[in-house]
Amino acid sequence: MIRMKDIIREGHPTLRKRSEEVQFPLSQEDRKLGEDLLEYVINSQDEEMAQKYDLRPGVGIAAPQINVPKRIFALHFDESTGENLSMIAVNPKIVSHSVEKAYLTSGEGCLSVDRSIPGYVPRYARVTVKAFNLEGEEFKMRLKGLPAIAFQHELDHLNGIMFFDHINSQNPFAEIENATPIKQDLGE
Ligand code: SB7
Ligand code: NI
Repeated sequence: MIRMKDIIREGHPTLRKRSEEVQFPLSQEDRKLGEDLLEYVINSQDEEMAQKYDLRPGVGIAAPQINVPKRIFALHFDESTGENLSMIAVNPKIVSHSVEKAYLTSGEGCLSVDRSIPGYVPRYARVTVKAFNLEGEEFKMRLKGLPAIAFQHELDHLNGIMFFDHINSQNPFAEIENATPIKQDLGE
């Protein structure tokens, strides 16, 4: 089970590396990795489990955040976010995206960042994504709103990019052209 002590923080070089493509069929180890990542996000959003194991809530987590530089992440949204989506994404990619941007008005946070960094993080409002599941089957989906934003946050981790890299350093709350503000606090 993944705990906070397993999550590497800002300054660790793995967070700045491009993670490696995963080979199919998945090894037992890689399969376990995917399952552990999904288990973390599910548990972290369960108040009792989060308290018991001292887990910081998150809608997503990427393998490099536990110092495994492989292209795998998990996302989980339950009814509390108004979404219902759970996935383990292996070798994920964005195949197309909207011109329109979106950003969370409360900004973003990260399990690997122990401070709050204010500012708008511009993301694509809508993305069409492809990834493989643990069985090695490719899937394709269209995402918007929070899931679209979270997918981009996790994909960035696989490319060594942190959310604050996208914040306008001159003016963190500068208006973002052609963007929809999303008023939802992911608590992270
Ligand atoms: C705000 C938070 C997240 C995604 C998008 C907006 C996820 C936070 C947890 N993670 O650090 C996952 O990498
Ligand atoms: Ni993160």
